[in-house]
Amino acid sequence: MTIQLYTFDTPNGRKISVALEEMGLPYDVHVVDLGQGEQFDPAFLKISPNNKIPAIVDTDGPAGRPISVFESGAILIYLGEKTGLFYPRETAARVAVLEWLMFQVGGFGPIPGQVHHFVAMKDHGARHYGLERFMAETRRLYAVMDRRLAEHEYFADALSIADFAILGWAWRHPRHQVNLADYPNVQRWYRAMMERPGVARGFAVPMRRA
Ligand SMILES: N[C@@H](CCC(=O)N[C@@H](CS)C(=O)NCC(=O)O)C(=O)O
Repeated sequence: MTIQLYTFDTPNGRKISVALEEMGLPYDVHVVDLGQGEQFDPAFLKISPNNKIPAIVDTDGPAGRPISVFESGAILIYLGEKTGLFYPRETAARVAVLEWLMFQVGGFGPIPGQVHHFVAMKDHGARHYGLERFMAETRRLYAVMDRRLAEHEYFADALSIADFAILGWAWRHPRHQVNLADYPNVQRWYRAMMERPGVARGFAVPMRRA
């Protein structure tokens, strides 16, 4: 059955299309235009009560019943459990995936997202403090990732949903003004990820209305 993906062309949206493509799951894209305030549409709030993309509806959910899922981390875990792909069953391997998935959802997303906000501020005086604070923290997070990837090919023991989650935000490195050459292990991982055909399809699928 085809999964219904409610999304927009953002890092959090892209990580789910990348995961769906890599898992080979068929899906339909429903654009939720954040610029038009469509995330506040009552019909969308029924599946995503925090008025944020992404969200999915799987008509073929557990016991064959439909299920909706919001929060990108929950969606990735759901899809990993549904397919048995990119989300290991064995506890130690699963813990490593969960650690790096939570690292992304709790840090490497909200923090560079603040850089995107302050970079766009017109009032340069007002933006100075926020930009400095969140750029420093963003760079610290890249350094954490770089150290991890110095000793691992992927964030966990093997390619996992954590890589898809982190990739969504690393994709926006020009916008949060990070030069990947400063983080050579992240750069190596990023290039390898972007060369995957499933990843390329996940970034190419249209998520804006023409
Ligand atoms: N913790 C959420 C964050 C999702 C999120 O921030 N989505 C943004 C776009 S990237 C959004 O929908 N913003 C609309 C709004 O806040 O009104 C997740 O990981 O799914």
